[in-house]
Amino acid sequence: MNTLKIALQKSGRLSEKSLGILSECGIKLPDFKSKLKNTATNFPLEILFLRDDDIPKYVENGIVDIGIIGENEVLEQKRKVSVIRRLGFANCRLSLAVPKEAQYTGIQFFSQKKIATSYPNIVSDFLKKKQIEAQVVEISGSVEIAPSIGLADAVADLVSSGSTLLHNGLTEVEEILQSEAVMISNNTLQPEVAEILDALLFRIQAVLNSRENKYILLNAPNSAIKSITELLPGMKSPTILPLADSGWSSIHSVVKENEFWQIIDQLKKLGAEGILVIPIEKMVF
Ligand code: PRT
Ligand code: ZN
Repeated sequence: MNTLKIALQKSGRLSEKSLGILSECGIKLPDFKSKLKNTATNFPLEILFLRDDDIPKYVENGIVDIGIIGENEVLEQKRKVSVIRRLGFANCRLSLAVPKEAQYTGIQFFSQKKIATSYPNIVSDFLKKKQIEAQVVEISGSVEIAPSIGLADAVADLVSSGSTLLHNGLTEVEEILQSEAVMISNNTLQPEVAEILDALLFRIQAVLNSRENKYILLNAPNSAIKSITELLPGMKSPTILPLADSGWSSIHSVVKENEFWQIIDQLKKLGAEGILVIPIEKMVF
């Protein structure tokens, strides 16, 4: 029987959420968890656990069909793989940072400077585009200490909360790119395997949709239904049910999580009461 082979990070920032998304897709792994390889019990999926740096190479040469990896790593390695889905976790940015006492007046600062990074290709391409000549020094870990030990004048490193830079006396001055976990694929899947991948992507999309959206229920006077439904378009259009109290209705709809806080005040002003916002488990359009 055909199986789809996926590579996930063995242990690190991507591991838990990569397994989590498969689990939300209803894919079950055997109780016995091998550290290297596993086969799902209810979906034709084989999972290989690797160091994240190795995943693009394994996908490119077909040892696995797909992988979950930080987009930063895909862009750095420039291998023949395609990003087939952005997954919305492990969000971060690759930024240039300088010692906080440096007089930073603009990107020209980096001219003839030494920049330490684990992403030499991305950083060199960025500097070239900006027509800055600088020396890019590749180091594989603890990039942020490079300026304080005299190894470099500046760094280009991944940032999420910014606290690592702060602790090391560095200031973020230029964002090079934004990154998140992505699913990559090699471009030569057998049709039977591509079919399994389509089934997996369908499930993943339902999970991602449900994360972005919430189910909203509220009570409103009938006179406000029109204005409220304009604020809450829903998947097709909102469901409106009469309440036992005459003159009032219950309105059910779907709202984007990040839009909810923007419209809540307007809903209240229009007379909405008893507003409930409920997570959605899966969402298929
Ligand atoms: O062992 P293996 O090689 O598999 O793992 P790794 O150590 O190379 O990678 P890992 O697990 O640290 O990161 C995997 C991926 O997570 C990265 O390639 C990014 O796509 C993503 N990611 C998201 C991050 C961060 N956020 C992040 N903050 N990767 C690293 N960091 C580091 C950053 O390098 C810096 O040291 O966290 C520090 C900054 O964090 P803040 O919150 O202090 O700004
Ligand atoms: Zn790594």
